[in-house]
Amino acid sequence: MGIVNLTPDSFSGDGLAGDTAKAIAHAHRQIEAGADLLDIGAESSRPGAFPTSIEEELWRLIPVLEELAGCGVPLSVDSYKPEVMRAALRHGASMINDIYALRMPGALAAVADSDCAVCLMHMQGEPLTMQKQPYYTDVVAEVQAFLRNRLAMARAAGIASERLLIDPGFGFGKTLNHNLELLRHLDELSVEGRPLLVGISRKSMLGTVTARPVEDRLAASIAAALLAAQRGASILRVHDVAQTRDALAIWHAAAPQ
Ligand code: 8Y4
Repeated sequence: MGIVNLTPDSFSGDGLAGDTAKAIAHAHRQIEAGADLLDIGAESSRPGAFPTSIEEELWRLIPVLEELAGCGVPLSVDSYKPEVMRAALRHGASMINDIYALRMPGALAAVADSDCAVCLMHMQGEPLTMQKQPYYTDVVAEVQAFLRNRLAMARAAGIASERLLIDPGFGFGKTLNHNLELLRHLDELSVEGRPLLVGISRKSMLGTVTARPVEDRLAASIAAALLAAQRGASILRVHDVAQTRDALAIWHAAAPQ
């Protein structure tokens, strides 16, 4: 899953605010690099970020979705707002990537009224404050229990099991140790056989371990992606698609016959 960031943040070096043409070009580069799907996000979910209005999010998102129609890969839209989900699905998105795991009022219904896939991600707190004081007694058990509960809520709302993916939400209300514990135990995290999506690319946990700024985290990102794949991740949400694919190709080529 190749990241296409439509937010004005420059922190990850891929801010594409309001520049539809640049975003489209970036999306096409991600596809050429081998992305099997794109994750398009118009609201920043970085720690400390303030929410974006529905109008702003739609203004950034819809032109990009329209231009990418027929681009050859499915489009996931990163949003937790039911109004944005419905608009995105009308404009060709086939997956919703929700950092709130359909907890916003109306989000379950917005997804249930379509046939899209949906990723339910774990987050403790909300982006503005989530990194202030993350707390767990057993992070793996608590994240798994949360995901189990959200899968049940989604199914109760009429969303078929086959449409659901789960994600431990690296960096979302977690300390370095919580993140490492989740990565260590990723293979115990699956719930009811639903595929696991993992996003670690360039995140601060990698910066903390390697003492590298965000622009120098490629090697760490690839190592973490490979580990996650070996521990059962089905979808990797990454900035550097070609490099991540190369690492996976070597793993697969050298796998026991
Ligand atoms: C550098 C670059 C530093 C990016 C931090 C970041 C996930 C996600 C995000 C994730 C799912 C991010 C939208 C945070 N992370 N969706 N979204 N899983 N499903 N930070 O882990 O990339 S945004």
